[in-house]
Amino acid sequence: MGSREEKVRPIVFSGAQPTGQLTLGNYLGALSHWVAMQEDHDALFCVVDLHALTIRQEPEVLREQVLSLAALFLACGIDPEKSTVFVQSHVPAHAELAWLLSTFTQMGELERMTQFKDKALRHRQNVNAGLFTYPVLMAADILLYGTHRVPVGEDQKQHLELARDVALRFNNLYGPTFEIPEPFISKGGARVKDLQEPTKKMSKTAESELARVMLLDDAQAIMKKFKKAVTDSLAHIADDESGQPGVTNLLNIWGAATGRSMEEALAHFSHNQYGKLKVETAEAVIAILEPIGRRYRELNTDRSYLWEVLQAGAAKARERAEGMMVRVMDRIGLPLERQRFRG
Ligand code: ATP
Ligand code: LTN
Repeated sequence: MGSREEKVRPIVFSGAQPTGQLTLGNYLGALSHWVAMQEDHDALFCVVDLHALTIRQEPEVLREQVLSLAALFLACGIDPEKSTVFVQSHVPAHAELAWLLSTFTQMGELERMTQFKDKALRHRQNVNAGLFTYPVLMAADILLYGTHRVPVGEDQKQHLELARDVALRFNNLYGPTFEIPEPFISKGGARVKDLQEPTKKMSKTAESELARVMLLDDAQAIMKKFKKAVTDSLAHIADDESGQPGVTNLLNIWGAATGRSMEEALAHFSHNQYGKLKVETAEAVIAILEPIGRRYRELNTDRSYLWEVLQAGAAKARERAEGMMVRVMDRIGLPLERQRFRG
């Protein structure tokens, strides 16, 4: 009888790009919430390899990183028995729906995207059309599955709003088709900052190694990075993002890593020196990342198991995506071929 409840579990979808290893920011902003949400959601988690192509990739490296990112998802606690884990390029409907949705997206909307503006500046020699239409592919990822909630870091909020706008526009023209997705952006870890330049987000691609903590860093490296984290000379612990961004970032990371609020972090550290804040933050992060590293090293060597998980995930995702494609094509007026239209 409990099965009726299961059927109405809200749908959650999220993805990460196989562009190098994940950072602590990816974990606290996104993956830690995926793990929690799979317990009471119908969850799909995707290695978005097509998105990664907007920046030039080495074929051998990309192939390897897709698999190792999937291993890292599992090492973080994504359970393939509970969640559908798959690779974006294994489900052709993502690219197909992205084309259809691009005809419902205005140039002006895409021109406003801050990630496009940033990345276009950083990769001046390759400002390709895919980089520009990147958010449309992301909208397709989400809308294909009738997604209710999308757990992401703060930096993806604008892309989520675009996905909502495109879905609403389509629904207004053709009748209710897409679910309107809600962003799920946590309070604590949604904006982990660079340890060397704490006004910028912690990024996989930051120049300085000291700037980012990678999920697979060992305890020694993590301690070193936090000890060298940039703070200020005010010698006073406060939550003041504009005045003391480095200190605020450490408080935020400690809170997210220990499941405590900013108020609790302040109460815990307010009479202490920066040294203690740095060391305790490093210790809290090490406690989370050590077991992840251990599981990753086991999983990443078992490639046949990983492929099994990804193949089963792709089969499930393809089946679900197909239902939405048929509905969308029919609404738009694209003639449905009998083989495709099984319903
Ligand atoms: P890059 O840093 O190279 O631009 P990325 O890490 O943002 O890439 P993804 O791997 O696709 O790209 O990100 C996966 C998830 O991690 C997204 O939900 C993103 O919002 C989140 N995320 C990324 N960086 C941070 C951060 N510093 N703080 C919180 N969440 C983050
Ligand atoms: N754009 C995201 C990655 C991403 C994503 C998605 C996240 C692609 N498709 C769908 C959530 C839902 C990024 O750059 N971090």
